[in-house]
Amino acid sequence: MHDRVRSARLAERMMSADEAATLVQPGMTVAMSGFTGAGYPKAVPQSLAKLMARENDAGNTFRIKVLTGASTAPELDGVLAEAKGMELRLPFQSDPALRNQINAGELDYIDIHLGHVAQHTWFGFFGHIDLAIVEVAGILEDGRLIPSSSVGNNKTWLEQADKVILEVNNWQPDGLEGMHDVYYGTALPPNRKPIMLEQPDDRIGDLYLHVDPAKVVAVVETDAPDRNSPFSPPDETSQRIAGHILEFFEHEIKRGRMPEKLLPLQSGVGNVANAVLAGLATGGYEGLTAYTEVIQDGMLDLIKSGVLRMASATSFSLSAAGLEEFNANVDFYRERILLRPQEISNHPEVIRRLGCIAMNGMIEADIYGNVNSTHIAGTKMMNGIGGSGDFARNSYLSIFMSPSTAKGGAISGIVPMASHVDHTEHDTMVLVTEQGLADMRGLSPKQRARLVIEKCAHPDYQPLLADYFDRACRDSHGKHTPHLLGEALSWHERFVDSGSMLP
Ligand code: 0RQ
Repeated sequence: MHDRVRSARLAERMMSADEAATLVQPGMTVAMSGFTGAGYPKAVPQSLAKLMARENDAGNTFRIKVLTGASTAPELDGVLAEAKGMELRLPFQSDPALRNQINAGELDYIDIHLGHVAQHTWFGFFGHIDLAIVEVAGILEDGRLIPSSSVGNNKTWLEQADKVILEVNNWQPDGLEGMHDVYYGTALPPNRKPIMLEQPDDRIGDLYLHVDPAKVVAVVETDAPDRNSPFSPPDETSQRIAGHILEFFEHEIKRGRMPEKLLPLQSGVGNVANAVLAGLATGGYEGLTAYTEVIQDGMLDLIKSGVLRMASATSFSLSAAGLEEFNANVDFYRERILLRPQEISNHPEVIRRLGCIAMNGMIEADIYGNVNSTHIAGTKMMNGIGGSGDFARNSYLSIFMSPSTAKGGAISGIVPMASHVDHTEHDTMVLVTEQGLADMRGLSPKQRARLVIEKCAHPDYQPLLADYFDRACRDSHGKHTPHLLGEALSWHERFVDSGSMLP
């Protein structure tokens, strides 16, 4: 008997990844596990990509629709993109090859809130799910599944798909067992009930995923690590952003608007977010909590040092060094980390009840506080909205942060009008760059604009923005949210034409 496949019935379905890949047919909708480089299937997609490349090179078409939890890794998104094997992909991605195909218009990419993916599947908005390919850490005697390093949408995939391929990854630490909380109480409207999660560490679900054994058509053993790119060490810009946020927290505590232990933290992906977490470590805090999507290196450090008492998430997003630390001390972390389905980690009801502090990166914000998290120059996809919208709309505090310029100063992070809007002015409360922090709560559009230009814009762009705003206040058709419509997007046009937003 295999150590990790303890169900005799499912052990009978064990086969190689190459054999399992032949069960995938062109045109299928295939739902896969994986969330930010953790818990994605590592063998079957690679075998499948080989089949696809062979067919596509021979002039036949072998493409499928791929649904995941969030971004995956080169062994999934990368190889399927290289094989030109995807006709549709959703939701969040961050793979360079896939991103190039999306921006070349070669496949359809649907960027939706991560908290919506499971329910939209249940509602039937994505059509029928033919097959699920899900990585697990083990199979119990009775057929229940030990979830892997991400839970993501796996509960929904296992329930909604006609057939299931399980990858049992021996590399995942045994100690993952017991770290999950899989909620089985979701229902469809109009029969929904409150989700009784009142604190970030409340357990409301099951330790294991369930699957109808009759649906499992293959079990494939693997032994391969999760993969994530390393974070750059916090640079001066990120440290200054972190500094402004920490000062703001102190101010909010003094004003009595936030408890000493803050409120449950949500932190996005990316270098800046990781730097803010590193900054929190030096803020003198203790016993904080996180209710977030991903546990990244910075969060592991905070747990280790006791700054964070516990963290609830749906996935890990660790560098190789972070993985090593986690795997070596999994028993310590299991007491302090809960992994939930992403429909719960990102659930608006829960986020609103807990009063999270949302901190997410952005591509750009406009002077009124509309935030673009996804599109360069309004047309070119970076990664996707991820869970930033789930948290921005529903948190107690919604903070967006970015360096004030990108590409060596050729791009301003603060623009007259955002070239694409993911988070409207109604959802964004605080903007932060290394230049400063604009607290836009309780301000009208014109008050916001003055503050954002003064506090957040880079000195190279500040006079240009102030000049635009003054002229807009004078000449705009309407004076509530003043704009010069012919000029509002000209900074992006200039960047596309000349490579710089500077005149
Ligand atoms: O590109 O590496 O090629 O130089 O964007 O920018 O400054 O390193 O910041 O890593 O925090 O990423 C919005 C992309 C920021 C991220 C985004 C270029 C910049 C660089 C990265 P290079 P930084 P970050 C929960 C939350 C949406 C999803 C989300 C993101 C690269 O935060 O994907 O929040 N957010 N999920 O040069 C052109 C601009 C630019 C720009 C930055 N204005 N124009 N390029 N860049 N601003 C987690 C999940 O949902 C899973």
